[in-house]
Amino acid sequence: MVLAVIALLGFGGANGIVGVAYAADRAEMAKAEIAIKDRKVVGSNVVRVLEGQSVELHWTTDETVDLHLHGYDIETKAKPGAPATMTFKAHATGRYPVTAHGFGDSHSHGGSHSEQTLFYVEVHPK
Ligand SMILES: [Cu+2]
Repeated sequence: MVLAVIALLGFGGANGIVGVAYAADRAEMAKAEIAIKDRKVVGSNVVRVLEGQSVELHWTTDETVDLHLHGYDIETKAKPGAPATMTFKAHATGRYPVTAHGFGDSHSHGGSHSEQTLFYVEVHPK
């Protein structure tokens, strides 16, 4: 049963559509290339990985954004021309949202900022 999925950046379209490819289910690494455009993820907004895999999420964006992977609690900032990477071991199963804590350079920290869900990481049991 193949459960592991790797999202790969597709170069087939002129606008860089993100596609999804499937990895062998014993692969130790799961990598996803995720592109944010106009404050949304281009293409599939979910990546499925297997418990125990090392996961690398590479983020490119057309606007500065603070990203937060809930559950694993990883935060990073991606900027145009300066992609960000989230790396973690998928030790806990479940469905974890990645939210944007703010777009642009000038959003204020603290207080009540709005969170927007961009993406989901699904960690499936082995
Ligand atoms: Cu958050």
